[in-house]
Amino acid sequence: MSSSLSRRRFLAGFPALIGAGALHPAWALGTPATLPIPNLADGSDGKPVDLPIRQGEWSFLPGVKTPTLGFGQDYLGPTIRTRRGSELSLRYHNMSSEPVAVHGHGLHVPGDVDGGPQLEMAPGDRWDPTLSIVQPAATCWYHSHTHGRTGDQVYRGLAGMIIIDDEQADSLALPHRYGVDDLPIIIQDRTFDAQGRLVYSLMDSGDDGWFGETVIVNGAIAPVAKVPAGKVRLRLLNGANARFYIVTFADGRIFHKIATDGGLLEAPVPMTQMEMAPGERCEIVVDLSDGRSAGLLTLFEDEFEDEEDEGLLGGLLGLFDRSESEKTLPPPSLTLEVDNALMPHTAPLPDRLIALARPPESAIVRTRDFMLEMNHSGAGGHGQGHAMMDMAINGAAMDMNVINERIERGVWERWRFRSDQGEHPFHVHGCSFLIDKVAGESVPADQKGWKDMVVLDDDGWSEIIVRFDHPATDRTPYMYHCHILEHEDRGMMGQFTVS
Ligand SMILES: [Cu+2]
Repeated sequence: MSSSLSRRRFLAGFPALIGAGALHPAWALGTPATLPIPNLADGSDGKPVDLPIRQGEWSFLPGVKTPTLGFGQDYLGPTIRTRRGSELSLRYHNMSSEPVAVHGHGLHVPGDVDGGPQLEMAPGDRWDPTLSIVQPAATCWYHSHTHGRTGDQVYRGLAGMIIIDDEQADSLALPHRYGVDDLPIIIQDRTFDAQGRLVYSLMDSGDDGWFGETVIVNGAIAPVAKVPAGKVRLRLLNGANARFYIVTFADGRIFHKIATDGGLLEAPVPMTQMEMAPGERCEIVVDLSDGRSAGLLTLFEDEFEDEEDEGLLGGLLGLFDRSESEKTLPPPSLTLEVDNALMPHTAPLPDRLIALARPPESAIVRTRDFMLEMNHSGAGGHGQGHAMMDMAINGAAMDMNVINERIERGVWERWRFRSDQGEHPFHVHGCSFLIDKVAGESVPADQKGWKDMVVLDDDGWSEIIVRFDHPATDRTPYMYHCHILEHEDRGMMGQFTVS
């Protein structure tokens, strides 16, 4: 790539891993926590899933209660399980003291049940959407999408995982025992004050968005999960507000990526390290049949220098070079510890997972361009009751009263994205799409699946091909937005209809 800005984000990186490596908090040196596994809420038989939104108290730090938010629990929510061809009935009840909207991220459902900011629940309100699940097996999630408050509410805990099953995925020899060899892994980062309270401020978030100092996995700091001595599937969700992670194992072992945001890849892709943008999901299978523990590292992408001027994503191999001895590895964010009492999944990974049909070029009927703008002054800087609306797309900051694009249903389009500064993870509601280009570069094998997140930068166009199969009206439009939640809350979002 031509520009040295291609990989570097908005701030200059720390030298190597010093920042992450220096973080050895006292509480991480005691008995490690057990990985919390969110309760499974099975909605595949049409039985309603209750999701009361409420305040809670969660112990991130031993002996310290931190005020939080959750869905029927103190922090995060249950893992909702559903199935292609079933009706998923959700029962939200906002028992908190603030307005909340909840979006089903990655779901192919109409705008009126998508949970955008138009569908805000006031304190005391209920919302009972029924979602027809028509899409293939995938790992999705649900999270706060409240106008101007998404970053704050997700940070305090309003997020959870959704697992969609289907017959195709069932027929494959993949680990699928929830909480045993098929683990939900929600990666976030948080900063705590001296009293153990969460520290967050949209107003004080810099250009990068809000970075927490400490990585948490399912709400725990450096937990341990007991797993069988076989293949283990991790459903990784980067649920951080703003942080890009490089995910790798401490011993450099190979893992296989089997799924992107919208479902299975055509074939497993062997990897040793992988970048995950905020909002992204990656399913991986790691083999622990050697009986050794495996430490999952979540390195902070922003702490790497752009030494090699490598291409986005495609240049990731080599970004983290283990041979450089001065780099100190940070402690694992999660340790997988073999328990021989558990029955292992030993079947070989399938060579092929799914068949992926791409439309012919002639089926793509129009192109839309989206320019993400970091320093947007046109909107006056204030909007709709909150202070900062200084980021924009195509010259306009998010306005609840403006429909930015009108899309025809069932038609393929090419969407092109670029920014005037830095890297951004972009999300489009109501669909999965295929990536054609990442910042002007070709798409790496592990991104050639159904996606609802694409990373873009200021160096070249990122391109997707996309089709919308469900309606979204003026009353309940879909959103597209940056998934750095502070950018979203500061206006880097737009609304569109499908009809
Ligand atoms: Cu952004």
